[in-house]
Amino acid sequence: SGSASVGEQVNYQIIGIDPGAGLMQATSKALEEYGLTDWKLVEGSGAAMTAALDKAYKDQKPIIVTGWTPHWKFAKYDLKYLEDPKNVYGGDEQIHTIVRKGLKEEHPAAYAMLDRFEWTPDDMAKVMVEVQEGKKPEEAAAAWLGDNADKADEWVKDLPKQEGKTLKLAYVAWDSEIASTYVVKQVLETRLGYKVDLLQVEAGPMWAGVAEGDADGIVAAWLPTTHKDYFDKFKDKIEDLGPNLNGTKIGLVVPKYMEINSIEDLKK
Ligand code: PBE
Repeated sequence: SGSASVGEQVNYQIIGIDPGAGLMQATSKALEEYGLTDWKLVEGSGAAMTAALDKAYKDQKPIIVTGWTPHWKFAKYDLKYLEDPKNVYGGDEQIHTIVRKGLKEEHPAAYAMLDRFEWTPDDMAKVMVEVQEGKKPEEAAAAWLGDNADKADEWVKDLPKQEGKTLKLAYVAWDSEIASTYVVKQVLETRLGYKVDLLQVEAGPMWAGVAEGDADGIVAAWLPTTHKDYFDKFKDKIEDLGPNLNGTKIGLVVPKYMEINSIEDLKK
């Protein structure tokens, strides 16, 4: 590297994720607002992004990825967010639970459980790390629920069993949402007797699915900023049950061994 600029070192590429993610829209906006006209945001997936990060990190090579918290990558690697002085990525936000209209009347027990569901970034991280280390999502969710029965007790307290009724939860294969969706599925199944089908889709179809009633609910709505466009588009056709997790962050993430600290340093 020596005298090469950061742009030259990483080939003017930012490693992105699935194009429907709010993080991708925010990153396109960041490239515009910071005047990074030579740069390219590479589309892919959450899994492709972490694979690229893993490879670069092992070789101690420079890399810039679109990143978010909670995420297991911060436990596995020494990483930092680039400062965002123009505040393109917004501040702290929450992950909300959203359900279709009519769920409350048709499945009051599921509605009540989804309304009560809330946990912490630490809880979510425990499930995520186990999945990353090779457990199946259902096994990681079961292990977490085994250790946190008191939390699940609160979510289902006094709710009647619903043998044989079927629900659909939609989600995107982001590591954070795999964790939350599998935990909620298991609580609805093992504690309340529902059969829960999961629909793994892209972000746009996830929001459209719950708005159109094809899915009963999602626990993957990042608000008020990351999914603002989706929320604004569908807000009259859904019911927002409020936050299930507090304390998230999105932005550009690099290994700590890189000498840059701010998105503005990409211009140099
Ligand atoms: N994420 C994870 C999603 C929400 C959850 C930050 C990658 C997004 O950008 O839409």
